[in-house]
Amino acid sequence: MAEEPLVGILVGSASDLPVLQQAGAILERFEIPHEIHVMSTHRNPDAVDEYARTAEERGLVAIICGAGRAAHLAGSVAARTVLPVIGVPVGADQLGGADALYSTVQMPRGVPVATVGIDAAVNAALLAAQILAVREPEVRKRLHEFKESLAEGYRP
Ligand code: RP5
Repeated sequence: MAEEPLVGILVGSASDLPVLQQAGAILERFEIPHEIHVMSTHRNPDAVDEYARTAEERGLVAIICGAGRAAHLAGSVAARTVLPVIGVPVGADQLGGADALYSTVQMPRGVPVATVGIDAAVNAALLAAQILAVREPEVRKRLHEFKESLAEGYRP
């Protein structure tokens, strides 16, 4: 598999890192090259725009975006790329993450974001692995082994 990142993880704030690092850990486990950047669509809109517009030419296959509160990061990225974008609503101290969930999942027609549950960074990474597995037999094999292991319960 390529050594260049195949999955990008964008995080809306350093305060969201503990949640999104769980996605990084899963990608490590599946030996999928990835990168993680803290980038707010509200505070760093130009950087987010540049990242999304160039992601495809840099060889990324999927982008995971995690943000809380008025969580527009995944939607902003999805607006600028045809790569699959997976949104992780991060549960903040207020409203229990329902605000981020609605902001991430309620995209307009034409601009989908594959949204996982609140703080469900593990599932976001697994979904990214499953997308990659379409073209990477090694990743598919590891996913099969992982699925079989789930019968004994989820082990981080
Ligand atoms: C969102 O606002 C971030 O994703 C974060 O979840 C929340 C609070 O960010 P900070 O003010 O803690 O940086 O944009």
